[in-house]
Amino acid sequence: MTLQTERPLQTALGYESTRPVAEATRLLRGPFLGRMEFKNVIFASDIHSSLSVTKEILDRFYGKADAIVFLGDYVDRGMQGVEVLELLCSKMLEGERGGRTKIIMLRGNHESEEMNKKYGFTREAGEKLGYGSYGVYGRFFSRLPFAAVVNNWFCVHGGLSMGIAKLDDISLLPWPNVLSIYDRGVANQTAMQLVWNDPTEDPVYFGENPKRGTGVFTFGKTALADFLSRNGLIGVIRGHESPGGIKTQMDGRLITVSTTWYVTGESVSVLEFDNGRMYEVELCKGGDMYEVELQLRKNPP
Ligand SMILES: [Mn+2]
Repeated sequence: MTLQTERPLQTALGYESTRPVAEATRLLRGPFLGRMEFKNVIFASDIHSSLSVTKEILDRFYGKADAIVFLGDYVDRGMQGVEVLELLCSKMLEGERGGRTKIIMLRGNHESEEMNKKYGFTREAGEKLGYGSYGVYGRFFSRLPFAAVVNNWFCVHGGLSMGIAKLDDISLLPWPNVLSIYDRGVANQTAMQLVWNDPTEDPVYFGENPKRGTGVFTFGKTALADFLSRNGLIGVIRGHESPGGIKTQMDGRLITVSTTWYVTGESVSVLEFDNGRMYEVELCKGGDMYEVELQLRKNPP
């Protein structure tokens, strides 16, 4: 008799499940996606291996939206990271075959082998597909872009980095890029901050971030204002936080999106831009869905 102390992993998948990820890797071209404009665009972040959330986002928005931007943290903490990546990459490829993909995937701090070893994805992929399979995911993660500018909003997983003054600086980061807490090199540290840093209400420019650890920083309102004006941007859209829902800070110029189930009891939302207006759209929780228009400054000076 085998004692099971944890939920067993599904083992019916074949190595075929890695194919869309391997093929989507070829579509990734560099660390910065550049500027783009969409009439209707959805932002989601921190899926953390939830296949039901991923499916709901695609079911509800894929047809209608011009693009769905995922702000990183696809795997770890849950049991279906393999399926989430297979689905998102399949959709990305489907769009590419049709002329233009609607799926934009940015990199989170969990798209790293060090995090996956600690938080579950290495084991999940190994048990489902064999331990040789991780290389396919590692290659994909190392090539995911760090940032994009959508409708003049800077989109990134963590936030501003002390090493990035101009958008062009992101294009100069090493690529492919294996993020590592053990690599103390400046380029790696600059990239790490993009996926790890957090905003703060404290009166600092960049400050210590003891909650996250050494090499990770907070950025304040003045650092944000300087970065936005230097680059002609409206604001920042980021993820990297566990309480569900949409949070706005810094006079509406910083929006945190959290689309994760792994903290129970919190709402789970995506952010929708539709014809110049912004909405928080709550995903299905016990069958209820509703939309709340955000009170955001429409024309920042
Ligand atoms: Mn994160």
